[in-house]
Amino acid sequence: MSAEYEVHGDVAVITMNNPPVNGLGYATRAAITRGLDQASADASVKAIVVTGAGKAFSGGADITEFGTPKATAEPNLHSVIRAVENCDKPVVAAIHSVAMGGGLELALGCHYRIAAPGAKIALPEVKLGILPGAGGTQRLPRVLGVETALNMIVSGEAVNSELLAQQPGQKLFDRMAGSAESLLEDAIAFARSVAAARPLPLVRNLPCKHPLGDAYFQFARNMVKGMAKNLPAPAKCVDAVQAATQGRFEEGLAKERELFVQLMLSPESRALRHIFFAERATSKIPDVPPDTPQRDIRSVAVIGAGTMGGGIAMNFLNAGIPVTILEMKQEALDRGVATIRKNYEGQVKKGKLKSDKYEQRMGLLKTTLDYQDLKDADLVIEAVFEEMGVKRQVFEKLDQVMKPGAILASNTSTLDVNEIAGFTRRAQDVVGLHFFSPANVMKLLEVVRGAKTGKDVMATVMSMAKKIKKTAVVSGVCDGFIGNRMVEQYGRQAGFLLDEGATPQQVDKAIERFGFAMGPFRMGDLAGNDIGWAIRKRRALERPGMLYSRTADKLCEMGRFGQKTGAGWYDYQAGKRDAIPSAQVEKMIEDHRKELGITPRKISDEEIVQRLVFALVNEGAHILEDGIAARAGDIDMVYLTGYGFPLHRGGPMLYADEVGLFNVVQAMKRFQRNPRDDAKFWEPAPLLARLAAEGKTFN
Ligand code: T1G
Repeated sequence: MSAEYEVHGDVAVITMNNPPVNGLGYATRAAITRGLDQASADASVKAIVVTGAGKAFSGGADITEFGTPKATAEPNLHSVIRAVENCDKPVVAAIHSVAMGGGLELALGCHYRIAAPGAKIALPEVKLGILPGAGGTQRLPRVLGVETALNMIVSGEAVNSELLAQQPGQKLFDRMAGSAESLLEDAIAFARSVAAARPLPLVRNLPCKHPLGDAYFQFARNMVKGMAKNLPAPAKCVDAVQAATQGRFEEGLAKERELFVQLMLSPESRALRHIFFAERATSKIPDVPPDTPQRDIRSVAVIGAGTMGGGIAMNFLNAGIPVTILEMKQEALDRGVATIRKNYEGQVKKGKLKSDKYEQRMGLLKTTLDYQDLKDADLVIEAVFEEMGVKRQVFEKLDQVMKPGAILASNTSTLDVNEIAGFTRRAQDVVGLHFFSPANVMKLLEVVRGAKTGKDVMATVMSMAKKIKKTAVVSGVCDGFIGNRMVEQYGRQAGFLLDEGATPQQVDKAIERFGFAMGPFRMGDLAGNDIGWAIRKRRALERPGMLYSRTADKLCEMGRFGQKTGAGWYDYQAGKRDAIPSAQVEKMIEDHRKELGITPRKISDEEIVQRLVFALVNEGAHILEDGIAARAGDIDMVYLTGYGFPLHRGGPMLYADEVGLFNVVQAMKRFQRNPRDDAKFWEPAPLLARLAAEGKTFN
C-alpha cells in the first residue's frame, strides 16, 4: 500500500501512508508514481493533490533503507520527482505537520504547494552527516532565496510554514490553508482553480542568484568552517547551493549528487545516522511493552537542595511540573533556591529565557523542612550525600511518608539501588535516576532498574525523561552503572600512561585531537580531582589490590584538586581557566616513576588514543555481557551525551566497529604484553573476542 489513490470529483488525491512519518521508502515511491500514472490516464481527472496520512506530510527518505538496495531502487526519489514535474496535469503538494528532507524535496518538485500553518519545514540531512540529495539544494534557494535556503540547509533546523509564507517574494507556498483540518479541502479547491493553468510552473526553471556572488559563498564557507570542526557536510552544503547559482539546473543537480554520494560514504555520516537511531532506541525496554500503563507525574519532590538537587528541580520546573524541595536546614534551602534563581537569571540575561517564564517557573517551586509536605508527590528524587547510611535514613523516612504508588528515586551515581530499595517496603516503586552535573544542562539520565523495580515504574520514568528533554538510558545495577564504570577504566589507562612516560598535556592533547572536548586531566581539574580520590579510597576498601597509578592520589595529597584550588594537574592563574603545564606536577610524576623503577618511554598519540578508547570498548563489552546495558547503541548514547565522546565518531562502540573489532583485539593483545599495564584488564571481553573472531560488529 504505502500510498492511497482517491478521486474527489475531478481531482485525484494521492495520500502517502507509510507510518510513522511517511518515509519515502521504495513501496511509497512506487505507489506515488502509480498514482500519477493513474491520474494521467483518467481523462476525468483535471488536477492532482499529493499529501500524507497521519502525523506528517513526509519525514523524508526512509532512513531505515539507507545502505540497502531499496534506498536507490527505481523509482528512486529523483525519478519520482521527475515524474511529478513531467506530469501533464498540475500536481499540488498539500503539506501539514512535517515536510522534511526528501519530503520537502518531493513538494518542491510539485507544480504548486499549499501548507497548513504550524507545519515544520526543514532539510535536516546535515544532521545525518549528508546533504539534501534529491534537488533540495537546487530548488529551495529558487523559492526562498539563497540566504534563507542556505541557512536552513546548513543548520538543518525546522521553520514553521507560516513564517516562510510571510517572507517577501517567497515562492515556496502558493497558498496557506486555513488550518490542518481544512488543508485537504483547500488543496482540492486550489488544484481545481489551477487545473487549466499552462505552462505548468516548475521550480527548476526559476532563476537562482546571490547579488554578491562568490564573495557571499566564501563568507558562508568561513562561517561554516568555524561551526563544524569535524563534520564535512556543512561545507559541502555551501558548495551545493553555490552550484545552484552557477549554471544550468541539471549541472547543479549533478554537483549535488556527487557531493551527496561522497558524504553518504563518510564515517561521519555513518556515525550521525547511528546516533539518530540509537537515540530513539534507548527508550525501548525489551520486556516493557510500549503500552505498559504509566503513573501520572503531576508533582515532584526533591530531597536535597545542593548542586544536584537544585539542578534536578529545574528540569521539572522547566517542564511546568511543580516541585517541592526539602532540606534539613533553612539556610540550605535558601542557598539552594538562590542558586536556582541565579541560574534562571543568567538565562534571562542571555536572552535564553523570558522573564515572565522565569517567574512562572519559580512560582512552581515550594520548599520545606518537613517530610509531611511531600506525601502527595507522585515522584520523589533523593539527591543527598553519596553515603549509604544517609540514603538509608532518607528512604526509610520516605517509605513512611509518601503516598502509595509514589515513585521513590535515588540520584546515586554508584551506590547499589537494590540495597536502597531494601530500606523500604515498596522495592517495586524504587528506581535510580542518575542525573549528570550540571543536572539542568546535561542531557544524559541513567535510569537504574532495580531487581524489583516495577515495569510500570520503568515505563513512567522513561516517558517522564522525554518530557524533561533527557536522553534516558536504562542501566542495570552495578558499581558505576554504565558511564562511571567505563570512565574508571579510561581514567586508569590515563594514569598508567603517566607512569610510563607521557605527560598530562600530551595525553589530553592526543585525545582532544581525537575529538573529545577535554582530555582526562583537564576534565579532572574542572570537575575536581578529589571526587575520584574519594571513590578510589572507597574502592580500595571494597576491592583491595586494584591496580592504578598513584599519581592521582599524590596530586590530591598535594592539595591540587584542580581549578577550585587554583592548581591540579595543571597550574592556573587567578581567575583564569587556561591549563598551564606544571613543573611541580611533572616532577611529582618523574619522582613517582623513579620510585617504581620505570624508565620513561616515548608514547605515541595513537597508543594514547587506543588505550583510552579501547578501555571504554572492552568495559562496554563486559557491560553488555552482564546485561547492564541492553544494546551497544545505549552505551554509545551514554558516552556521547554524558562524557563528551565526539559526535562524529558515533560513540565508543560504533568507533570500535569502524576500526574493526579484529583490529581492536589485536591492539589489546599488544597492551597485554606491556608489563606496566593491567594485562588482566586487557583480556578481551568474551563478547568482543567472539564478535571479532566472527568478523561481526557490536551494532
Ligand atoms: N525515515 C524512517 N523513519 C523515520 C524517519 C525517516 N526519515 N524519521 C523518523 N523516523 C522514525 C523514527 O526512527 C521513530 O521510529 C519514529 O519515526 C518517530 O520518530 C534524499 C536522503 C520526522 C520530526 O532527517 O526529524 O530525506 O523509534 O521519535 O519526535 O534528501 O523523526 O518509533 O521506531 O523522531 O514526532 C531526512 C528525521 C532523511 C527527518 C518526527 N529526514 N526525523 O519527530 O518522532 S534523509 C530527516 C525527524 C533524506 C533526501 C535525504 C523526526 C520527525 P521508532 P521521532 P517525532
